[in-house]
Amino acid sequence: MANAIIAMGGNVGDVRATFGAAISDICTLEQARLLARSSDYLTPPWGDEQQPRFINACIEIETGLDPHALLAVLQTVERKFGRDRAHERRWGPRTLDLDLIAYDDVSLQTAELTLPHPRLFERAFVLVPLAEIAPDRQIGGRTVKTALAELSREGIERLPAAD
Ligand code: A4P
Ligand code: MG
Repeated sequence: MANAIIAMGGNVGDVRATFGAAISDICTLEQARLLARSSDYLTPPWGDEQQPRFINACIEIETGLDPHALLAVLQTVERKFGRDRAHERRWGPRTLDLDLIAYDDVSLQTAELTLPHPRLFERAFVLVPLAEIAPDRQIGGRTVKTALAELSREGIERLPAAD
């Protein structure tokens, strides 16, 4: 079994409900078990600032799937919850984005998948929730909390637990 970190994001629809349903799909449909789930955070839009705020969270799972198979599952779940890549702009609004942040200590670069996630260290909206569940995890030679210390958390708000 491998240990994987998945970042979740969205700013269209009832994102917190989507997160809950997506997590249960990832863990029940596939060979995966939920080890940890961060709180949900309200975050300022990154990359393309002309859009509503996002909600972001991170989960840690244990999985028997290899990295490419896991990415395929994440993309299937994105599609199920209304993600439509053909009509989106890069970094624009979306119902559900599932990024594979890390998979054990695997480092790889293929056309479909780069591990660890290439933009991880620029993104407080990933590192803030990740630091809640795995502050000491080493990714790409740095700990999550060290990487986060170099970024601004401005505008990021932790949301109280949903019902
Ligand atoms: N891909 C390669 N490596 C990976 C990986 N480790 N995990 C490929 C997931 N996918 C990976 O992804 C494009 C391609 O990246 C996929 O086909 C996959 O094969 P995408 O999700 O279709 O494209 P994208 O999401 O528009 O681009 P990108 O660069 O992944 O953007 P993000 O990171 O998803 O950005 N602001 C806030 N506050 N919170 C957010 O969640 N999200 C975005 C979207 C912009 N601004 C945001 C947020
Ligand atoms: Mg993505």
